[in-house]
Amino acid sequence: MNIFSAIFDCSAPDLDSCPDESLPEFAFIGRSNVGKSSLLNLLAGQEGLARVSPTPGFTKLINIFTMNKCWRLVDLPGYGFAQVARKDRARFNSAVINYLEHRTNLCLVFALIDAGLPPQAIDLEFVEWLAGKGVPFVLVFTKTDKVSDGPAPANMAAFLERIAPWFEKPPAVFQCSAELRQGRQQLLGVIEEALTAIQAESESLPAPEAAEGAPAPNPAQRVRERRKRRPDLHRPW
Ligand SMILES: Nc1nc2c(ncn2[C@@H]2O[C@H](COP(=O)(O)OP(=O)(O)OP(=O)(O)O)[C@@H](O)[C@H]2O)c(=O)[nH]1
Ligand SMILES: [Mg+2]
Repeated sequence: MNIFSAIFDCSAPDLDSCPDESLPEFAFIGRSNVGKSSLLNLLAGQEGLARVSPTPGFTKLINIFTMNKCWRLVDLPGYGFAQVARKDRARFNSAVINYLEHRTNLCLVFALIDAGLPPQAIDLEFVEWLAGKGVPFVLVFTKTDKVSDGPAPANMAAFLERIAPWFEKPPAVFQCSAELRQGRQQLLGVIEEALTAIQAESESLPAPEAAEGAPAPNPAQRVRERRKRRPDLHRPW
């Protein structure tokens, strides 16, 4: 897929402040510093679109970008870091949790894991939460350039082994390096496939009964609603 347009939409402090749900969304989540903003820039093909920093906890708002004028990338604040006393800090940002659970046009989440680290408790906890909530996601191991000859394969295998009991069918797994610009076409391919599948699935559904005065739900919303009602239906993970 070609990206011919990548535009910053807005920064939202919470779900209620996010823009209307008219376009399908794809969101990046993972521990602070795992490389979410860098991966967004890689997919967009635009350095500096989302701000990158070596300081963990840099992205503090839900940052939304419109791609090719018809779908969105969403850079979420990372988990596992907060500048508040340890005993007070929520493990996961409530705005992020709300967004992931309730955003009806959210199509797919890219859950990022640092390939250079053995399985981390907080990542495992987060993936278990995604699985339990039925949020559609794929795993992306990041920063593979740092560990190409090192422990990455063992780390990735160990992570997949730990999460296996939570799934009948394990999530799809990808690798990327923003540094080496690797993984871009595969991940854009995932988005393109999801967009095509949603369009096709939506067209196969009976026409929605729009409430008086309310806008008709878009394809992404219709498909997500149906999957919520019928958890036995096929999901992309
Ligand atoms: N070597 C290497 N460094 C990377 C890669 N991706 C990101 N980084 C570096 O990792 C640091 C964090 O990157 P970000 O993209 O800001 O990470 P983030 O997940 O958005 O971080 P928060 O916004 O703090 O949650 C920066 O110094 C990046 O340059 C990569 O693929 N390889
Ligand atoms: Mg960031």
